[in-house]
Amino acid sequence: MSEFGLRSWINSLKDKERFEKIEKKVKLQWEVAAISKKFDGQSAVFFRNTDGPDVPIISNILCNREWYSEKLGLNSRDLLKELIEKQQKKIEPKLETDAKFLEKTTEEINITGTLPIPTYHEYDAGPYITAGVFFVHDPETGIRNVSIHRMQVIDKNKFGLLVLPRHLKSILNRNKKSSLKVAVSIGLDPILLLASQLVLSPDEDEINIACAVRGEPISLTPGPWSGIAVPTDSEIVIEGEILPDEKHEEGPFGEFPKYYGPSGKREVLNIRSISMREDAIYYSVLPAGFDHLLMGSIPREVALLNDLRKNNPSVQDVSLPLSSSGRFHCFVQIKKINEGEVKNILMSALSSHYDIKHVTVVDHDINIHDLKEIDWAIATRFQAHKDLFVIDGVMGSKLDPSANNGITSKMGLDATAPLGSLEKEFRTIKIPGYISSQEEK
Ligand SMILES: Cc1cc2nc3c(=O)[nH]c(=O)nc-3n(C[C@H](O)[C@H](O)[C@H](O)COP(=O)(O)O)c2cc1C
Ligand SMILES: [Mn+2]
Repeated sequence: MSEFGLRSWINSLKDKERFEKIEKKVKLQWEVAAISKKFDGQSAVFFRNTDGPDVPIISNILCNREWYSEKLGLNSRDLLKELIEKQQKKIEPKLETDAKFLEKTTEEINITGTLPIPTYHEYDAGPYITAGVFFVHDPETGIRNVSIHRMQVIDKNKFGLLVLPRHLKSILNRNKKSSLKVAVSIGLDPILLLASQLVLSPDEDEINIACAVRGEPISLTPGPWSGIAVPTDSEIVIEGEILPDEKHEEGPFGEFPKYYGPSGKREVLNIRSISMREDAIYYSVLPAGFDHLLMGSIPREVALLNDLRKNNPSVQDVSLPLSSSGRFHCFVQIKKINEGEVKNILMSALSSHYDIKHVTVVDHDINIHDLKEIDWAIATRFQAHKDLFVIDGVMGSKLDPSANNGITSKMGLDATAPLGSLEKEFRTIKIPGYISSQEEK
């Protein structure tokens, strides 16, 4: 496992020549996004010089699936299973009073004068922080929560937020009488970014799981204004509060499905303090880029595989392919034990996360990471009159433009052969002695 923190991760990307340094002055409006997109999937991009405040930007630090298994010291084929095992043993973080992000703190807030915040897509409402990791404490239970929310600059000391219906939303809904303090950290180790995306129950703490995945405690340091402990190695920490009755127009914003999410009256974060390292690096996530898609899809796959295997021993593997934004389509591979179990699996997978919209179950001889093989299974093992069901009026993603403000239809497809038939009517053709070039490698 590599050393901890954004900087050591950047160093390992440099060592492996996955690091592009841009020396020329680039514009925060669109140019940072355009250059990031050009290198997406291949290398991180470091922008030394922008037309904003003198803070360099890094993007594309997690834009390739292989890099995640390398970071975690895990085998890429067994990434999900090994991650499920690693996260079993919850470990407490440790507290440190000193942190580099405390080097520079200001309470005279002028967001765009302090941080280089890019504008990404043509019709975005303005500059957005896309990699802000929110650390909050549930005032009722004291339990910590960690999640990422897009942050639109709406004033020199205010951000408009999108808070979709998960844990932070539930905390806000249960605390309508008082303001909620938050600490937003930018520039974190990949393990913490992944942990922020785990699909946990509200009483589970993302930080404990991040420590478990790392195999040792992560250091946290209280933010100077809120007292909320954030990772000691944070590059930048923004603290403030969400007031119960304050709402502001937020959006539109180009989102992970590659469409603009519509504007609406949304939560506002009032900034009280910004702390940062003297030499802080600002992490930018390109919306709908591979950092965004993979950072969400891998932890969701982990949760999905873990949940499905509890009740369905036939489940072998799951995939949320990037071609459907890593959220909407889901493939499940099984080694069928009982007839009928495919429908149970389909129902579980469809309800495991509101984003999952179409689930296809295939047999163990199909590689779920190869869309061509999925297509072949649907073409040859699927009969629409009996192997398909649709459930209407379900809560789905508010960012899917074909849904009605998040109310969607979900579909399950059984593309498996009948039990025991893979050696009979569904025996696939094979040439004795043939070795594919893939196997030869
Ligand atoms: C780059 C990125 C941006 C995200 N933006 C938002 C957002 O604007 N609003 C939101 O509710 N979720 C957003 N998410 C998803 C949440 O962070 C994610 O669902 C998280 O696991 C929710 O945490 P929770 O289960 O503790 O509520 C984003 C995820 C990523 C990776
Ligand atoms: Mn949570």
